[in-house]
Formats: sequence, structure tokens, C-alpha cells
Amino acid sequence: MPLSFSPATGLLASLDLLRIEVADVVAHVRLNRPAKRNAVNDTLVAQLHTFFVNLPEAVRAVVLTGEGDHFCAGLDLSELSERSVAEGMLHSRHWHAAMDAIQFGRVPVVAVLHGAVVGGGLEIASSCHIRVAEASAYYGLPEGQRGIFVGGGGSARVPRLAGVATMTDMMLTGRTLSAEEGLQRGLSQYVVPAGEGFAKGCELAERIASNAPLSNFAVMQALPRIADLSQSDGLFVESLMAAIAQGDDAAKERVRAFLDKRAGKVREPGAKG
Ligand code: 1HE
Repeated sequence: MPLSFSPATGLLASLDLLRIEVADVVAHVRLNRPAKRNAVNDTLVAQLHTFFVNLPEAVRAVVLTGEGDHFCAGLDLSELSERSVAEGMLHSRHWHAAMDAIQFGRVPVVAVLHGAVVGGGLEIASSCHIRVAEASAYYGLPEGQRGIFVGGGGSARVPRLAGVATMTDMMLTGRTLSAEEGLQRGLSQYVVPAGEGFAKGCELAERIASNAPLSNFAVMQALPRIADLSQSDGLFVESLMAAIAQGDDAAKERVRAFLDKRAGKVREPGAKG
């Protein structure tokens, strides 16, 4: 498939711990340190941040995966012992900036998970908007065993997916969850057989990319913020967002297309296309 990078090609090409391919409107990004099980060192955090704030203009959805047998083994523990308390605080804030660039960036991100999705790997996955797990995926938060605490946004994001009780159990007891258990608890939205995650992720990303950009933006930006508000404030923000979205030309054209029978109907569950 030909690559179609924007003028940002030079910058993105320098991100050597990521493998980046852009096919039409979907970017495929792989964490690319398989020999270290994609453990996330400072450089990789910075490269994730750089990628997500410099997305090529044509990109309308991203699929994020990991090279090798595991999605991500979390924080690169070899860098941990070198840090002072102040540096530790800054390090965590760098993770937060990178994870925010994923969650509150311009386009939705579909994470495709396999093998270990642990520690910072789960923090990266939980910054994405949809998670597809292959059957081999398993989730863990070994921070408790390593004598540390989550620092990449996990305490704010994982409980919003799976609940405080599940995260507490994982951190205190070292319990790991299988792909199926993760699905039941909300850590992923899909489980697929081994080797089928990328195709599923691309299928979802292409569908997402065909939505009006403002609708996707509203889902990404408004939904998590409304969830943090009181019901009354949330409803008010919802009204603002709804009015902005429906005033957009893309919305008007899409509604007209349905009424003129130029656009498809809502699909039944399991229907193709
Ligand atoms: C690493 C890391 C790492 C692997 N930092 N080097 N994360 C963890 O506590 C998970 C630690 N990793 C593991 O438990 C295992 O590596 C796996 C279960 C993920 C994979 O096992 P396996 O048998 O496939 O690989 P391996 O032989 O353990 O590791 C291969 C190499 O990767 C080896 O290096 P080598 O030079 O000896 O070949 C490992 O040392 C290296 N490696 N994982 C550094 N994490 C923002 S705060 C987030 C806080 C956290 O994420 S804490 C959780 C850290």
C-alpha cells in the first residue's frame, strides 16, 4: 500500500521506536521495541507524544498495535532507578501529556492488543478510544509487585473502564485478567482470535474514519468530560455539543442523504457492511 504522508513526513520518519504506515485515511502505528517487549522508555513516550500531536492532515483514525509477541510490557524498568523524586514527578507528567495527546487528540484511536498489556501498556491502551483484544492478550498492573504506583494515567483511566474494585484487586494481588475477563469488565470492547486483531482494528478504524469529523471529535472530547460532570452540568454541555454538531454542514448533508434514501439504514447486530 503506498504511503501518503503529509509534509510532516520528515518528523514522523525520525520516530524510530514507532513503525508508522499511513494507508489513505487510517494510520497504523506500532510500538517497535520487540526485543524489550515494547517496554516504554522516555524516548518512546516522547515519540508517542510527537506522533499524536503531528498527525498527518489526511488521517482520520489510528490503529495502535505492538510489534512482536506482546503489546507492551509497560514502563522500561531499567530507567527507573536513576530518577530523583522531582524527576519522577516530571516523568509521570510526560506520560500524562502523551496519553492526553492520544485521548484528546484530533482522531479516534483503536488499540489492538495481544500478549502482555501490563503496567504502562494498559495505561496506553486505556488512553485509546476502542480496544480490540486478541485471545492471547492479558492485563496486569504489576506496579504493586515492583514497589511503585501507576504514573501514566492508569489510576484515572482504568477505573473508568473496569471499576476501582478491579484495579485495586489487580494492583494489590498482582492478579492478571485474560482477554475474556477483560472483555467482561470493560477493558476491551472486542475479543478476536489470534492474528485477527489488526484486520478487526482496521475495519473499525475505516468505519470510524467515514463518520463526520465533528461527530468523532464530539465523542472523543465531550463524552469523557460530561462523564466527569454533575448530571445537570453534563446535560448543559451535551446541549451545546449537540447544537454545534448539528449545525455543521456535514451533519445536514448526512441527514438529507438518509431522507433522500442515499444513505444506508442502521445495521442489525452482526450484519456485514
Ligand atoms: C523489560 C521490561 C520492562 C521486558 N522494562 N525491560 N512492567 C513489568 O513489570 C513487566 C515486566 N516484564 C515481564 O514481566 C515480561 O518481560 C513479559 C511477561 C512482558 C514478557 O516475558 P518474556 O519471557 O516474553 O520476555 P523477557 O525475557 O522477560 O524479556 C525480554 C527482554 O525485555 C529482557 O531483556 P534482555 O536484555 O534480558 O533480553 C527484559 O529485561 C526486557 N524487558 N519487560 C525493561 N518493563 C508510567 S508508570 C508505569 C509503571 C509500569 O509500567 S510498572 C510495570 C513494568
